[in-house]
Amino acid sequence: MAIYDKFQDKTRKKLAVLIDPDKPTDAQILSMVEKANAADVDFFFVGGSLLVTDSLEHCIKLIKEHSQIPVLIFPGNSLQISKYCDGFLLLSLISGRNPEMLIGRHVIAAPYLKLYGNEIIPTGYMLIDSGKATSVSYMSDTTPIPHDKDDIAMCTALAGEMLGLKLIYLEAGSGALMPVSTSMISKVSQMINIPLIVGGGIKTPEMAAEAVKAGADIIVIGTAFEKEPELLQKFAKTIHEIK
Ligand code: 1GP
Repeated sequence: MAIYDKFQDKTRKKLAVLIDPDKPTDAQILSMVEKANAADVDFFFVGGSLLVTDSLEHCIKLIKEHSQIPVLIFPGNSLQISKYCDGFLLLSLISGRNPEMLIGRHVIAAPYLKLYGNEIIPTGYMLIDSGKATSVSYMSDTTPIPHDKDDIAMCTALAGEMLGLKLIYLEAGSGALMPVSTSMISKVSQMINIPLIVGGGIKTPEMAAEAVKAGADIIVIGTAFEKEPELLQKFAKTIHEIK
């Protein structure tokens, strides 16, 4: 099944685990993969706002050697490209007004992506204010949508869908103090027909459940999994049980 078909499958709410390839050792990656396999996680996202080691491809290969779960690159910049991934979230940062993040970097990456033949998933990436400055905001030189401005988020997502983007990703930023509000998730999900990813600051299975019940189709967990890997099973079970 193409990865995008999996994203669209309405019969199951999904969990993606984010791995920042810079941080873990090989042994830690393998332990994370083992836990993700056991928990029946739906996707691995690999990437980071700023990578300081040459670890991306190694991490992807390691995951793929030990798991059938699709691995997608969630790129922080146009250097984060690899022929070894299963899919690539081609992010257009539609909450911002930085042309480099809307189209500039994509022009540089496009010929390599074509060469590598990755499945490309055009994604409207929306940064939502989470109470503190985030790496994404600083690195992308964009202003997030204010936390309580649901209407702006709704109209931005709708415009993204009308432009032909295939996913919307509501992002509070890794380690966010507060996640995207359920009210914003609900309004955005009602406005669009394409799948909705929500991530950033989701610390407990209960918070994940609230986001899914509000309308998220896919939940991304990074920091919580790094801090408490044993929680993954509960995250997955909670999300998968919601109809
Ligand atoms: C960040 O949405 C992801 O891009 C995950 O965030 O690390 O806070 O789970 P956390």
